[in-house]
Amino acid sequence: MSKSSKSPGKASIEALQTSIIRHLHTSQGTYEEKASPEAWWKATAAAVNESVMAGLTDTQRTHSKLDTRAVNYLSMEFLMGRLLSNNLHNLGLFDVAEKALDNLGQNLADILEQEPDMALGNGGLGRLAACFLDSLATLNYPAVCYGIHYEHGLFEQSFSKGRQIERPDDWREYGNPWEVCRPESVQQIKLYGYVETVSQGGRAHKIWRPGQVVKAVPWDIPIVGYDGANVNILRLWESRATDFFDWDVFNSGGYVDAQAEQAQAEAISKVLYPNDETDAGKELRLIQQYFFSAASLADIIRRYQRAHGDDWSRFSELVAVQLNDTHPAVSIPELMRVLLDEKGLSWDESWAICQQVFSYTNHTLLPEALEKWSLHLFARVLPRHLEIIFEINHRFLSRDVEAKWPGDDAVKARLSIIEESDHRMVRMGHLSVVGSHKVNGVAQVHSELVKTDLFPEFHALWPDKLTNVTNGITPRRWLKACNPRLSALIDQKVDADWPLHLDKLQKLKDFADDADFQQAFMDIKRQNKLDLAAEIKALTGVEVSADALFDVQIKRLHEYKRQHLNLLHIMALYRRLQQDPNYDMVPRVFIFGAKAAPGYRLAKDIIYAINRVGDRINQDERIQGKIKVVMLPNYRVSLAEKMIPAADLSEQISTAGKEASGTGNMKLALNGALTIGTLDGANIEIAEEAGEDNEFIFGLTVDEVKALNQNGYNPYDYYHADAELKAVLDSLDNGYFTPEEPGALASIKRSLLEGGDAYKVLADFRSYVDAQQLADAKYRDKAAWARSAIINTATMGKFNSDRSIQDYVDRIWKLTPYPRKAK
Ligand code: 26W
Repeated sequence: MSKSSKSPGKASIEALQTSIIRHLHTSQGTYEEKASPEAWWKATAAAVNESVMAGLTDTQRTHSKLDTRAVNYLSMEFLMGRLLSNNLHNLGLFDVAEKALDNLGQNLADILEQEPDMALGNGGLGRLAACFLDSLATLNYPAVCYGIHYEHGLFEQSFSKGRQIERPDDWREYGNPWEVCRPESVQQIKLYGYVETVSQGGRAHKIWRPGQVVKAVPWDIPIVGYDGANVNILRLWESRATDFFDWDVFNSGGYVDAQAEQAQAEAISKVLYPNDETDAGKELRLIQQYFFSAASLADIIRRYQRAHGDDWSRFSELVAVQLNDTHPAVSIPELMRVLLDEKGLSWDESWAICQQVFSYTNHTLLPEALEKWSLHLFARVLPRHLEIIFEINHRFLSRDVEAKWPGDDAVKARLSIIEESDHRMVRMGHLSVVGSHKVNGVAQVHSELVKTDLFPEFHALWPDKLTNVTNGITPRRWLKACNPRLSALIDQKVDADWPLHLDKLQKLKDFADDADFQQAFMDIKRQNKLDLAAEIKALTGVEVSADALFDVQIKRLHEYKRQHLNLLHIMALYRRLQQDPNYDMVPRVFIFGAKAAPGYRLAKDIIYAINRVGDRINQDERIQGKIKVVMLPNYRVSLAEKMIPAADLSEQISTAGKEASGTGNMKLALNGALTIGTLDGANIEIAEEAGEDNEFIFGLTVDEVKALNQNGYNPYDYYHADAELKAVLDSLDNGYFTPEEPGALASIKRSLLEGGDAYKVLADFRSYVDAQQLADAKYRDKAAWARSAIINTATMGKFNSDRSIQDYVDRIWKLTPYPRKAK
């Protein structure tokens, strides 16, 4: 039995109550009658932190004493969301806190709303890292996660007349109660400069003379595992100017220059790049990557040397480093540099260590997202690393590749870490594959495509290197905490430890045809929809009915994710209603949440189009409220937690072959939404688990998309062949939805016709509309819908991130679990 499922004891309520008041008085310096909601939040967080820190101390002492093998998870992004509710749930204190605060005349739900989201990530990759943190701690695996302590996380989004406006996110403006600064573990990070070669005992020795040194200051955030498990560390690096570097300039009257240099050093961790595609060419981005990679490795090495000094023979036995995409790939030449130049190991010793230590996860096949850095830039910022990369590449091509494909220069050019073009580039994906012992994709179909399309020759060279680890999500946050009503219902039918053993939800299948259970399940969905309806009203002013079908698409805005396909379907329905106000359809609320990268023009136009079409439809009384369209501003983790429990239908409609996995699809299905989706990413595995009868699968498959590309795809064929599609597309550039600015939505139509429709929106349109029709028909049959919804919840056990982590452990990291009090 998990603690939280017992009703809380009086003693623990009183203890927490006393602690909250003590913190209100002694840390917040205020008192009950005067305290602001924010002060209550901080006092509650401080009280909870007493348990968190005790767990942290136990765990870290155990891991250090036992000198355990650990994984070091390097990621540029951690999309943590809020921590108070999560920590309460994982400590089994949620109900305790609710009662304690109630006794104090406070409402826990309101207090939770005070916490700003920790949005140090863009989307799927960052949120995956956050779910993995939860699972690593829960499963008692020794792990340290490293990232950047951005002053500003992902921008805050609002709409002005339907257009996206960005403002800086200021999550730490009024302090963050969860983090602890560790000045004793500061690192110095070198940048720029040149490399000197000196002869040492007949051997050429390289010395990097940096042009700048910055300080990396670590902030630790304790990560609490579920139900008394370990508390691991998320260590985020903040950049500061070094204490000494500017004094000469300063003293010789260079006050302004010294300040400028300080600002430059602090710029490194100032802001998260808001792109989930590419920032190639941006010097600051490369510096961010190196800054956190070098600081993390120095930290790992310091920990190792504390126990083992200069004996490097056990390093790869105790240290695993996971690269979350290629963003930390510069870690590979950095570890080489430290071992060769600073620790005096030979090339072969150093390289053997690297290949045993590193492994790399690929999260995307989109060509524009595969990182490349210009040689010029690399040479200027990291001159020694470029030399090392050349040497790695030379040895790789002349030994491994030459042995397998003797004399084949074409294959060498394709496999080379350096792309030879007019503008020579360093291919970070190639570097990551060469420097790692395992490379994984994030869903079955994606991992196959990594083998066949992205890295076929690497796969031929090293058949055991490329592998799959299907993504997962933590059921603690994405069911237990965000959907308390459904969790309570599940508790009645399934062992209370289901948040640890999500396969146990299979038992719910026994009740899928039980009318009472169906009723209870759908009543909860309706309650959640009422809550979301209130949120929608508060955020947008639009009134929606909880009796309508809630159709939800939440994810970053991207052409490949095809929010515009969803929009075309909405426009088609609207047109039918205009032609016949009695057109028979189940009333629907189309709900979107999406941020567009600030520089991605078409993505922003799609947001504008959704908002403008929505305005028009929402105000049209002739259609009797059969359609409502809302785009909720500032989509983020805490908003997702409100939307997901209320969804009936989950839109997962990417072009087949483009979405590496998707993880929102898992969260929505777990909360009883039916998927309308393509056979792409994890949708395929979700359909395998839930059964295609319980979903609406449509569209081209990966192979069909490929065939279409080979045979020549012409979007005009679909435009001319389908009158409804043509009419809908034409209404995008005839000023129908934006009479004051007739061409305002034309870019979307243009991209789909003249632009060639790279993402096959027109090819999939009809099949999508047909699938939507099936969803409409099924929703009318309440029992059939409820049955499928229950089966979706029941069959998502595979997508527990604990299973993903166990896969990494078994196949890549080879860790042993150590409970926090292990001896
Ligand atoms: C700026 C460069 C850049 C390039 C790519 C930044 C971020 C990326 C990521 C690959 C974007 C991302 O979040 N990818 C998503 O990763 C999820 C977790 O594996 C998958 O579920 C999504 O399908 C994938 O799009």
